[in-house]
Amino acid sequence: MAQFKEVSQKSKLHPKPEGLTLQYGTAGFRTHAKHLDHIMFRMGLLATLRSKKTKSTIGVMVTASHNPEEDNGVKLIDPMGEMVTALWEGYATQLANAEQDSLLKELKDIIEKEDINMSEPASVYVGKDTRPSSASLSQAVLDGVSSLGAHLKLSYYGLVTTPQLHYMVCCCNTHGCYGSPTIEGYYQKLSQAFLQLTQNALNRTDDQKRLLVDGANGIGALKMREMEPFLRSEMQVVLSNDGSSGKLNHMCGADYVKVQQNAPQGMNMGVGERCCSFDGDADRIVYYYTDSKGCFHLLDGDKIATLISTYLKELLTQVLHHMLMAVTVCCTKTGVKHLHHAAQEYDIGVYFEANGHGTVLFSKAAQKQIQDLVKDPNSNDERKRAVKLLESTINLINQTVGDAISDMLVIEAVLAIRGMSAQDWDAIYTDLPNRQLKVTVSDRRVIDTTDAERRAVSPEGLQDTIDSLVKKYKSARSFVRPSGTEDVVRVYAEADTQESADSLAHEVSLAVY
Ligand code: 16G
Ligand code: ZN
Repeated sequence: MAQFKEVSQKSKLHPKPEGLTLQYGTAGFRTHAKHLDHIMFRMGLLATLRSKKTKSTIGVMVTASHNPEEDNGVKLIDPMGEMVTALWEGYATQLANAEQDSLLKELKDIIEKEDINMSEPASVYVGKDTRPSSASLSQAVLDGVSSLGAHLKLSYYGLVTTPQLHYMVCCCNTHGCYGSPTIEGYYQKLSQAFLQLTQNALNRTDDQKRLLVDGANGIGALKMREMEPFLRSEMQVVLSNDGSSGKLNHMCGADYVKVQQNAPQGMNMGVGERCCSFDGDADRIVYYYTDSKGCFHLLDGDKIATLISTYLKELLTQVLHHMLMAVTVCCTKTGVKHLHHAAQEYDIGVYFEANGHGTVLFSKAAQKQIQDLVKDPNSNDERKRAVKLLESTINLINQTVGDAISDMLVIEAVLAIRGMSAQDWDAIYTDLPNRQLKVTVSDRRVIDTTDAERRAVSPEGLQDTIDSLVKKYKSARSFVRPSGTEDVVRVYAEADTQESADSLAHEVSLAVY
């Protein structure tokens, strides 16, 4: 068939280095950019197949998030803005690793297994971050898409944050119900909701509207600049690491701040001033401030989850009065998709990883109920106000995936409405001193875990050793798990003092080694 002829011709322009194998991991393919050209072309092919199969728009995002500038990566986005299914992750790996002369065979194998009608039109949105390699790598994706004859007229191609692409894909497939499928539509939806929320915060001073934002020298900085005019001075953003001089993710960004427990380079923090950092593709955010003694305080994903869930609980209490509301805590394995799926089980699911990736999900039923209540003529003023706040909060949240810009606006709005400073927020609870270490072992896969990665089932005896070490310290816990992104084992320990946490982490590392 003609379409396969074009695939086989174009694939020669994106040859696979012989013997190179890569896995579609936790966050797609990710490695040094120089190994990725053939992967990009093939993900263009796969996205096109996925689009034909689902009869929907599929997203392809070219980014390596918080990794160094020299790296790059790619992941596919499914119709509702979620990650692709495990089965299709398998196809991605299969296609990526096919040697040059068996590419067509593997492609046809997927078409057959999935019973894909190749005469269906296809629509693919391709997004890229600001890495130097993203320009040519995303062109390789487009080459893959066009060689399978997708109808490009519906498609999008350009610089976006990862969550903006998730948003646009979802909008496109829900025919505008979620919002308009453009970057402008994204800014409009979020800013309108933000302005509505902040109307409920009276007498805010310019100081309270001020936020220091570290853009990680990446796409988030660029998009923050674009969004600013939409916020009509209700936020005074002071942007640093805006990409004008520094290197992406170098000494800055959410991952750097979280791991180093320190401020990024190039940020002038006044005492008590609210600051936040995005990561390289703006799907993570962490907040922080320094106190009058010069001590650095991190407000990570756990603190963000607490702030947002206590705010929602307060509103729901005002709305539901007498009805029963249960707040439960659920732990999952590491990785956004595990958290996302768990959160989908609830009416309202607030999920955050400590690293700052997270969002809030509202079930269809919960959203419908809130919309109905907005129209309820029997509500008193307090209830009306609470329902309106809930409605705007839903509009401000990017439910497709964790989104630094959306999360930032939610946090700013919540702090404004509640009249809280960064210190007040920090005081909601106190973290136990903790330490994270990584240990290099010959084969990290010998460690197998259960109970949301909190207990080791192999190698034999490891968990017993950890248990007995933990018993030596007060208020202590410790977990080990193989990393999903690096060839290391991660060790976490907490205890009543920093000294104890450090010492426990060290002892557990020795037991792993
Ligand atoms: C990836 C995951 C993130 C997870 C991290 C853990 C996505 C989009 N991202 O970055 O959720 O926290 O891996 O990495 O799924 P680790 O296993 O190396 O600690
Ligand atoms: Zn990221």
